[in-house]
Amino acid sequence: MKEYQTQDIRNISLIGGAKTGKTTLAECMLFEGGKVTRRGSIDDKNTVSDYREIELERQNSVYSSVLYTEHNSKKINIIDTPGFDDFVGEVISSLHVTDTAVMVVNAQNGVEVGTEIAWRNAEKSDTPIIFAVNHLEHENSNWDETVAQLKQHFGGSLTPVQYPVNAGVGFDSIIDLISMKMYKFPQDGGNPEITDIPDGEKDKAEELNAAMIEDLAAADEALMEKYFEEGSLSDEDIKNGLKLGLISRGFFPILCVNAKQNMGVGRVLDFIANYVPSPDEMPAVKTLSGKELKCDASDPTIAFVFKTTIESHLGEVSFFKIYGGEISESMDLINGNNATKERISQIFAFNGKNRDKMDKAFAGDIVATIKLKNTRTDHTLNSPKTSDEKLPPIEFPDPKFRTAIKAQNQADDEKLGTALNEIHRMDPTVITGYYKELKQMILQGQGELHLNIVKWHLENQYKIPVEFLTPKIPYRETITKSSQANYLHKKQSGGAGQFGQVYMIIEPYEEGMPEPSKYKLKQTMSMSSVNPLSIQKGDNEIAVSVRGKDEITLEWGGKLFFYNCIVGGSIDARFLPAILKGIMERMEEGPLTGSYARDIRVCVYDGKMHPVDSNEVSFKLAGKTAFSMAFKEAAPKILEPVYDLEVIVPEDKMGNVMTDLQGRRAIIMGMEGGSIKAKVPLAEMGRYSTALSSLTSGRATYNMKFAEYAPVPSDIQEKLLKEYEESKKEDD
Ligand SMILES: Nc1nc2c(ncn2[C@@H]2O[C@H](COP(=O)(O)OP(=O)(O)OP(=O)(O)O)[C@@H](O)[C@H]2O)c(=O)[nH]1
Ligand SMILES: [Mg+2]
Repeated sequence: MKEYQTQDIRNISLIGGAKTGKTTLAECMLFEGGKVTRRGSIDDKNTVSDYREIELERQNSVYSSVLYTEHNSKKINIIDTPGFDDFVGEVISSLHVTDTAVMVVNAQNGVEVGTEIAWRNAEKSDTPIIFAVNHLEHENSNWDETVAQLKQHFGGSLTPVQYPVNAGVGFDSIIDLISMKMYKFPQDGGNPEITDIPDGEKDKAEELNAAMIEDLAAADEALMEKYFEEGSLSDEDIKNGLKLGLISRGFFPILCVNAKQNMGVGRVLDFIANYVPSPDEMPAVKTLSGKELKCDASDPTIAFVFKTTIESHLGEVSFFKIYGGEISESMDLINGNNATKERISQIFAFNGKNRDKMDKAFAGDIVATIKLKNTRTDHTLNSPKTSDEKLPPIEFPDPKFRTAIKAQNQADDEKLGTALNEIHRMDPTVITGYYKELKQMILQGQGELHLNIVKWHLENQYKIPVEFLTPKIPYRETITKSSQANYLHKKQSGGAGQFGQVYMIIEPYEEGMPEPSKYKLKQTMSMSSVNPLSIQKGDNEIAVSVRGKDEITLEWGGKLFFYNCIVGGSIDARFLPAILKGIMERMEEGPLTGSYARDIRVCVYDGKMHPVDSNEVSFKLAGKTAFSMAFKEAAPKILEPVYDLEVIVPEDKMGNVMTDLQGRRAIIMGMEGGSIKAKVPLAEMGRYSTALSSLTSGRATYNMKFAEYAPVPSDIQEKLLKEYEESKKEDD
């Protein structure tokens, strides 16, 4: 295959709402560049980009596809991303490595929630955007309205650089405001006839051309000066201005297409080849150590893996962008993340299901290799000269949909774990973990559809039948006031005896609280394994002095402070670890519902030993039971995970979404510009993506992130306590 130098490379992502025509447009781009000889279509299930079994079955993109075409001697790398929000991870990883995005908009629908989400993602990665308004031949298409909506949503710096002459049925002509020519396409698309602008369109074209030039000038100070001085801009200035405007995100051009009939696509490719910045024209990227990379082919080699897939007959394929130097076959590189050596056996330019072998690739290019041993998505490969550089990782979104998952046959458990790990490697937004406290394997992702696709893969590719179950909520337990208890564990029948008595005070832990000194307790509790419960009522003041403390940061969040305040050696120091162990066992299986306990301060201040019978087991049991008793008297509370939720919703559906949220115990934190922010308990968020979708006909989206643990309302606490009692009875 031909070699392409950095200046001859363009990297674009196709992004936008679901079903706007990204894959169809990609197919046209490949056809125009001679990479396919026949244009496939979604309906005929024969596009190069949507080739995976699941994509053919569903007739939409599920994964991003790395493709390339050639136009005006430029290699245009295209990453066709899926539009459904469930697959947003693919969009984010693509935007991480491409220099420009082409946002496809369906002229029948104008700005959709998917358009807004894609805009936000491109904004986060600072990616320039070209808008391609598609479906222009459709009877319901509306160019003017679509442009108006685009400007209204994303600002005045969105400017048509073309317009359709006859949008709607029979659409076949566009006027290009850069070349100031008309392009008339044959019925089946392809090469247009280029003519002068007809008289009837001249005024409109001149007016829009002037508006375009004004917007271009506004995006760059030097151009603005020139524009004021000369009243216009030269062709060269326009060309430079377009590039500068794109890079600075000060100018967002709008173009016309009909991907179904391949009209306007050649002109989009012209635009990409002529005005889209090459990788070395984009701002430098910094490694984690602060080294700036300008995609310079004379630098030492450095490349970043942004995507990993498994392809039949090839095995694992790693897609990467070269940020410096060049890569050739048989090159040895060092993985900067784990210091292992990798040999580049082969280099490919992929085209979805097809691929071309390359001997060499230069800085800026996006290519793939196979059979890397220890390299995963997010890893950096370095020349041995700069072996430990790392590029910043991709910021994948937090999961927002969860389910419990189980293999239908227990014998598949191990296989399921391995398969889920592999799926996570291919799609980092699929996250799984076994939760010991819940006794469930929890599968998390971006939505119900996303997880159903994981299920499909497990069943169809890995041949592991699985079941989805309602996921349990990881509750926590804590206390809200201090209490005291003591427990005597004693066993003296035959053989070696057991004896240990522990007195403790427990209290809620809060950051910054003073060291324990004096406690005023209303009530003391005392119990032993031989005597029945005895409670002494009345005021009781206890002064303690601290001899030692353990601060334990709990694996499940929160803290446990364990203070040794024992006076006069009533318990040997050697038994304290056993007492702590007993307390930790209870913390791991909280006294209320068996959930993890957190944020507690324990002060062991007295006890009793037996010269012969005291041992670690006795003190562990005494500590554990005294802790349970004190816990139950300390106004214990069940805590639930609460999430920060942001719902992005069209104005007319706001009311529905708010009412629904109130029914989910949400606290509304704010509403602004089509977004609702709230705090919502996880327990109320089961299947939210599906509910939201039906409330808004799929026009809303949301994201959520764990915020804090908060006490559950008392009726829910009662319910949970009862459920736990019942489940314990069942276990007995
Ligand atoms: N009428 C018309 N239909 C189009 C046009 N472009 C694409 N389509 C149709 O729209 C549907 C969706 O097209 P895709 O190319 O799969 O859209 P996509 O944006 O890749 O979809 P996702 O990847 O699922 O988000 C298909 O049935 C296409 O044939 C167009 O210009 N006009
Ligand atoms: Mg697609």
